[in-house]
Amino acid sequence: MHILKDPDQNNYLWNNGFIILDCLEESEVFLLKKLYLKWHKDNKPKAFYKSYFSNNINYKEEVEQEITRIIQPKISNYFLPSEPYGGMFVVKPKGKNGHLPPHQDWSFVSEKIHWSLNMWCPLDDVNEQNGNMQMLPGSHRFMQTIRGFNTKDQYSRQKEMLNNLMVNVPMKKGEIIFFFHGIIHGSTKNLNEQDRVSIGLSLKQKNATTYFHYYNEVTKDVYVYQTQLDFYKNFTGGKIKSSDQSKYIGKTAFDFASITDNEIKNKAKMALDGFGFKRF
Ligand SMILES: O=C(O)CCC(=O)C(=O)O
Repeated sequence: MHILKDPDQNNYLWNNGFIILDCLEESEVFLLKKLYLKWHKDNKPKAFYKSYFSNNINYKEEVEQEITRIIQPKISNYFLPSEPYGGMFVVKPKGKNGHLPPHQDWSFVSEKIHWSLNMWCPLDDVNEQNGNMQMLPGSHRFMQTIRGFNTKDQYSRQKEMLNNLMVNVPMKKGEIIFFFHGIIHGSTKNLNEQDRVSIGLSLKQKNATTYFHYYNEVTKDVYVYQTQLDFYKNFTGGKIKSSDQSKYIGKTAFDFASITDNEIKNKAKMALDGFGFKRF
């Protein structure tokens, strides 16, 4: 699949599932920090927080627009035609319990035929002590899954094993990492006093249809909605309102086989053997 213009970068992303590309200017980091303080001066998150959790649509829109304005030109430099969505602050306050266990993000597109990525950029240097990202290289290719609201985590039984396989990704402030929504990733605890503030943005292949998946525990079916990109900003959990941003298109059975411990170990070993850190 061609995602990045440069073939070496494209191979690196495709093999490992993530890539660090580019860096914000000092002045851009400054502007984003200022915007964070504008909305969070007296309103600091007490637990892991994404601006999409908020019900304040004006706040979410301003943050999304500013992040997109700053990041879009960088995306256009490297990527084949794509569309951004879901710009937000992602904050990790100090906390002994703040380790974000290995997980996959929602699936937004039909991943067999289209691609979608998450972008993440810290506004201060991050390392193992204050909530750096952790990745399991190659894990976006371990197995096909559908992921959305309330859907079963295919790796729920293997969290401890995954924890031991994760690779830390320390980053300088302003560095930008892109990773597949399907890669297994997480982040370390923040043991510093200062909140760790970063930005996130998603992007998907241009013209790829987007979806939202909702697992119904009673019928054991996944309800599938075709979405417009603004849907995600307006959805804050619970029931889906029928709106012009999402159209119910049917149910799909959730019948993926679980992956065994040995399969994970073998796949992870192969991916980690071929992995080397590289910054482009
Ligand atoms: O910000 C973090 O610590 C982790 C973010 C993350 O895992 C995500 O956005 O899916």
